[in-house]
Amino acid sequence: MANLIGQSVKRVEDQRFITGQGRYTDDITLPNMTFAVLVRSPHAHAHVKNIDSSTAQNAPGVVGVFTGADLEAAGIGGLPCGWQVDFKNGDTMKEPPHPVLALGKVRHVGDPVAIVIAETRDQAADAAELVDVDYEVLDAVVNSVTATQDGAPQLFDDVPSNTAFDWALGDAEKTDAAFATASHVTTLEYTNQRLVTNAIEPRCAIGDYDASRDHYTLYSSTQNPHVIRLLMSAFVMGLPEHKVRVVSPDVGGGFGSKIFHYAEEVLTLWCSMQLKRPVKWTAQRSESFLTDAHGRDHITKAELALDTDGNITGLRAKTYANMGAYLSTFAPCVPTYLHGTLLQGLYTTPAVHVDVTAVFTNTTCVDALRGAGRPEATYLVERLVETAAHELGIDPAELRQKNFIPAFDGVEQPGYETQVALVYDSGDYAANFQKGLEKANYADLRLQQQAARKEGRLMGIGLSTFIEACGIAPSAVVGSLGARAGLFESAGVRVQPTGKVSVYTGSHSQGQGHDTTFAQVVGDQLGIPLDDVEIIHGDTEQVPFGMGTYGSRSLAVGGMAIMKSLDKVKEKGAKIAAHLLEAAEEDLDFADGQWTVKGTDQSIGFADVALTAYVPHNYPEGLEPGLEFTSFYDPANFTFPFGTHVAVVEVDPDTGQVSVERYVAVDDVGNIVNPMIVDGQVHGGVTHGIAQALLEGAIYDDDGQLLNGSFMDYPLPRADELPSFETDRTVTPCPHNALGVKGVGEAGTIAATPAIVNAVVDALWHLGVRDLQMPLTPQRVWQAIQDASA
Ligand code: MCN
Repeated sequence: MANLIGQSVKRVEDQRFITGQGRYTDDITLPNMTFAVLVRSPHAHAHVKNIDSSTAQNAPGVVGVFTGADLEAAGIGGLPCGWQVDFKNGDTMKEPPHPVLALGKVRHVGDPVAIVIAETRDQAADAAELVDVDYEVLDAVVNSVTATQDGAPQLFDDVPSNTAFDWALGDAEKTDAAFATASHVTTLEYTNQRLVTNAIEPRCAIGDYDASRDHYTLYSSTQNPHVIRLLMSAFVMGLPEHKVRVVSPDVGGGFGSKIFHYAEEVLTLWCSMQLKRPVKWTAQRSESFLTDAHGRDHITKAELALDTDGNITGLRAKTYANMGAYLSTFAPCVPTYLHGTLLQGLYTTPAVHVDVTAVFTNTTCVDALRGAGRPEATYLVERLVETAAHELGIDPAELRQKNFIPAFDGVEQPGYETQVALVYDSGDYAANFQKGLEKANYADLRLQQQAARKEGRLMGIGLSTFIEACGIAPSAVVGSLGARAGLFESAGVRVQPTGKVSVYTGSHSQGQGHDTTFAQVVGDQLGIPLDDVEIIHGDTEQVPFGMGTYGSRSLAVGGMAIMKSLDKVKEKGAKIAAHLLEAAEEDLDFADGQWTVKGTDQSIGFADVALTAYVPHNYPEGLEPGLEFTSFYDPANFTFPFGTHVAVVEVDPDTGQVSVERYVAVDDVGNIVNPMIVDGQVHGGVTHGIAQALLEGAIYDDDGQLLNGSFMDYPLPRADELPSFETDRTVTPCPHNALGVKGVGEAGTIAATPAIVNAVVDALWHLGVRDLQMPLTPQRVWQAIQDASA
């Protein structure tokens, strides 16, 4: 149906999910299946002196126990890193081996040491207790700054100062000069704390080797099946890729943590090959806490230079990025190309410089988590701007307005070239900000704040603007920056003889509603009902290739790959229609699923053309039968959504408890396919961002034990702690994709964290509180009030 784009169509996949009919990896039961449990290190840093698995081998139900030595003997390699960021001096990034099962040493609590496989999961768990591992415990280091200092425990013999790489971007000299002449400098030192991802569905993998065909199937709760197949077959197991199938059925949330290639994917498949039986592993929640890649964990010093008129003249930052014990699949690009490049924010800052040191510690690996680098960048910029405004006694809204990049559409006016390597596609930041202020009724909020203070109430208003880079691209550029993968997307569109359409996309939904929005794009373009479209994803044997879902890329990149195939369908369809209508192609119009000879009532429908393509009795000479195309789309640039978020909080002076009273989000994600889904994404994202500000944070002790590795100890936000979000939009289409769309999946997370912290600091500034470290627990906030009034 025409005009499906822009409609709030209800999610077609929700019937299945809400009625409990989703099919997740753990729902799969294969004949003769066995169950795996991993023996994991209880120590953060230790030599493994001996592993005695003889008792476990003979325990009831056990069919196999394997260790790192077995894998090494079989030639199984370590898990590869997919992005190389070299040292500033040109030295190659330190990428020590990341063994699938520990070899000689363990480097974080949860590092896998052995795998036990039995007839039932309980039997495997019981036998895993019987594997006797002799550890020589070593001192651990968990803090990324401490890890670089002399005398710190060394994780790897050949990685001095535990430093994986250092990296810088921007003009250091120009930036230092801006600071030398600044009339005001704002400085913040803080930790952007480590977060655990906590998708509802724990990770799961089933390896299924079929000896009769010498064929390997991995079922995995991954966000990107094709990339896992490539890494696992070519780089870890040395298997012919065409004999490996990766199937990722429904995925119950990923938020980044299921992008990466994990040990259990290799282990279940390899063990299945040894045992000639399927092997299933499903994470217990405590394993998810210890082994799903974590996010954030930056220790940062950030500075902003301003002149006497409140113009921002420079920004510089030094960050220590904690990588955890090994380099996870995309870890190096997160604190660098997804963080440093966003430090321009929405402002004209003429000099920006960022320096990053990436450090190994005895903690779980850190990689992309919703926003991935961009929340850290936005936090840095927006906390600085807000603090500078308070220090200078300028309204934070006014300071921002003074410094916005002027509007540009990327068509008439060129894209905006930043100081930190990006070219923003299009934006009208001031207009979006104005709408945000109006929606929040900002002027009135300030009056309410004055009144509240008179009553002894601590009301705070926090602003945050943000820009993010979605749909990382183009492949040639990211390749030159160290990506070891292309970042295009593919889509096959198969028009069936009856005119129904099957779409095979490399984007893989984990809850984002692709079955609905992609079908809307197809229905809109072909003029057919939504019900006539099926979206197929998550299976390397069905979908030609794909780069998966992350970086809010699926619509802007995956959707555009579909558009390319749809264009080819329409082009070929026009040839068939012209033949049937005995007209010239250029005399035809295509609208509402009909090709019509211009100026006549002669037309033919999409389904008739489809049927003719498969029953080509009356058919254009020389034209191939069939109506099916596969396309690959490599975008010209990122898309750059942006927005303005306003948080209103009240702080209880007696307890330090923060209550979020209002939350206004005015986002610009270009054109929109489904406003309801976009709102849902903003709601989920904002919740995630608020949770970082107020609640979440992985806490390690000095021995590298995760102290809050369970839902009893690690807080997540609940609906009754959040206000009803007030969302609105401006629309600045992306100039370089035909849909004009930008990404939305991470926007809320990026903006919300600084909005909340800014609001709480705003509530307490007049008491003398100047900064607060996240998460803003009642205890921390209460203590800050006490300290300020002492
Ligand atoms: N959309 C739209 N119009 C736009 C932009 C997007 O209608 N202008 C729609 C899309 O078609 C899609 C949804 O909004 O249905 C999100 O699209 P997009 O921004 O392209 O993001 P992705 O689909 O690539 O999703 C990835 C993004 C990321 S990076 C994380 S992390 C995240 C997120 O999505 N993880 C999620 N949202 C999540 N939502 C759920 N339920 N679960 C997760 O794990």
